[in-house]
Amino acid sequence: MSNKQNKAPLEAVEHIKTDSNYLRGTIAEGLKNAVTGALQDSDTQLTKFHGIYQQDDRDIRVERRRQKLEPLYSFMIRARVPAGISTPQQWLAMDDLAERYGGGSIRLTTRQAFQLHGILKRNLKTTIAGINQSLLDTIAACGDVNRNVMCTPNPENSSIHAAVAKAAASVSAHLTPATTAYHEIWLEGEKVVDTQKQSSDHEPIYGKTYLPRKFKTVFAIPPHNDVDIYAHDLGYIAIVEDGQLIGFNITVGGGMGATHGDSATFPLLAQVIGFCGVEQVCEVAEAVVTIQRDFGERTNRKHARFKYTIDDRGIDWFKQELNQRLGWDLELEKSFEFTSTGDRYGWSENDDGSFNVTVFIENGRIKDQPGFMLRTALRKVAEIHTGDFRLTANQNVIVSGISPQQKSRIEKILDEYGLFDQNKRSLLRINSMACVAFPTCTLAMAEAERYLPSLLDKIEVLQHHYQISDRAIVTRMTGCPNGCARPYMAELGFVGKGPGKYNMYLGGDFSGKRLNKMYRENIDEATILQELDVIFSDYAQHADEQEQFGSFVIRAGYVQAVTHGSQVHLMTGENHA
Ligand code: SRM
Ligand code: SF4
Repeated sequence: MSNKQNKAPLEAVEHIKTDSNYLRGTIAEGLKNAVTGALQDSDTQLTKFHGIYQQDDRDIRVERRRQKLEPLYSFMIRARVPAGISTPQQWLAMDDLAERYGGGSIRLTTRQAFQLHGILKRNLKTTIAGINQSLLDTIAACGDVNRNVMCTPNPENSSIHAAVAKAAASVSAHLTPATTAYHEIWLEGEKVVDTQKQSSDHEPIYGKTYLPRKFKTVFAIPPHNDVDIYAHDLGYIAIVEDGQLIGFNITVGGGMGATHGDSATFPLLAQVIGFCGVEQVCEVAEAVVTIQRDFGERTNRKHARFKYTIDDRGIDWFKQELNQRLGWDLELEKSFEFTSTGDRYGWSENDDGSFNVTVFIENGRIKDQPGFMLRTALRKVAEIHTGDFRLTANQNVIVSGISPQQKSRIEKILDEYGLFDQNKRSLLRINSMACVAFPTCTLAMAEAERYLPSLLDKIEVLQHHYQISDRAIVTRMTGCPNGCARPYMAELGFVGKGPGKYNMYLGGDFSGKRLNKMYRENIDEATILQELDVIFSDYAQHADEQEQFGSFVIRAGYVQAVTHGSQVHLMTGENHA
């Protein structure tokens, strides 16, 4: 329902945005307050737009309370990396900041960005300045705006990839908030706004209230759906004819987030609505975003994502509104095919003669541990590399554009530090990912990143027992139903319900075209393994040779294929009326 017709009160965040003077609030003042490690509540909503989340260490929350101490507050900083492309200098800058302020750890995210955790308030400005000095930034990495724009990372077809990444970067720049608050607060920029008059800043696309909710944009290059295009608000599918990029099919209305027990919330797949030329990508993005700005729900954040705007009003309404705003009609969609969602590990050669190597990073966590000095290894590569790093949407990294002269040097480092051994881990594991969850995520209900590796150890044993270790199964785990590792697209998904308890989902598609469905609710590890024992036994005996796990569980009747996201959280038998 449009906000003009909806008489319900606006969400509190809407007032915070309106009154914030284009995202300033009292952040600058709060940073100076040394009495607490936290910021004011309203400012913590605004810092998200600057790429900063206030968190506390949940492992010691109870103990701190017992000691009558405030929670151990710190901040997560997310740096945008458009199209996931980082220079070696930017890599080194993140490495250095992680070492100095972020507990020695870098997190590669499911949206091709960098995250640092555990930054104390007093170190926030220095860290943000360091990120900006490396020519990355954090504005709009979070908040009710367009986030980091993703793009298929593998540059095998270099010229096409470069053209698509350029389009992604242009949309990213076009949709970046215009407020000068970011420079003013974090980079000691010139104070261009009179805070009393709240007048001279501007936001030509978003306006004072920004979007009703976060907004996510992605570019994919078929046949690789390694960015999970159908899980995003706005997508561009590259169409190549005669070796030339001729334009993009547009997708709209995807999203993952849901709330346990609230049937009005569910994941939805994006739909393809037409085709536009390469030069039209920004115009389309702006028109789509302004439709969500004007029609998205602002009285209920749980219903505020773009996916609901489209689901409520229908795709035909949306197409008409879009064409009207554009002043021209999208062309009919062109044909394309996706075949996989995963990354292609190991070496590949580009059409310009340079090389790439993709390395599996378990759950995107880069840190040094005894016996596995992963952060050091990648730093050593960055110190000599003359190409790029590409962060993948599966939380892995591609060292790309390696010159033939450098290949053996980089190979030697990766080999010496055991990074190639990571790629030799089970097919199950290298097709898995987990969100951050505990101890930093304020919304986590169960472990994810810290637990999935040990669960996979046990599932690997089962796979081995049934001799199906050669079958890749896309497996994803999140610590709550928000879906940060896109678990509803997985062939085998686990979503945290409470400590040690997960809902188990089956039936996603290997190429990311189908949502999965809840198979068991609130189960512990022993039950997960019992359930998988039965299903793996059946799969081993009855699956066709090429049949993917996600397709088999539907054919064998473990779950029904869902036709609309509202069915995902219903148990088998409860839906499809
Ligand atoms: Fe996410 C919130 C981490 C990708 C859906 N997500 C959060 C927060 C910020 C928790 C919070 O609001 O306090 C998490 C911070 C944890 C931490 O300590 O780092 C968090 N999300 C992540 C990351 C780091 C997961 C990861 O392991 O990589 C990913 C960062 C991506 C980035 O670089 O921008 C991340 N989040 C996603 C994705 C996947 C995607 O976009 O492809 C989704 C599902 C797609 C979608 O948006 O529909 C996702 N995150 C959410 C939601 C649910 C939104 C909704 O529609 O309901 C929340 C909660 C919210 O917004 O209220 C959330
Ligand atoms: Fe946190 Fe939930 Fe996202 Fe995991 S899925 S990072 S637990 S919000």
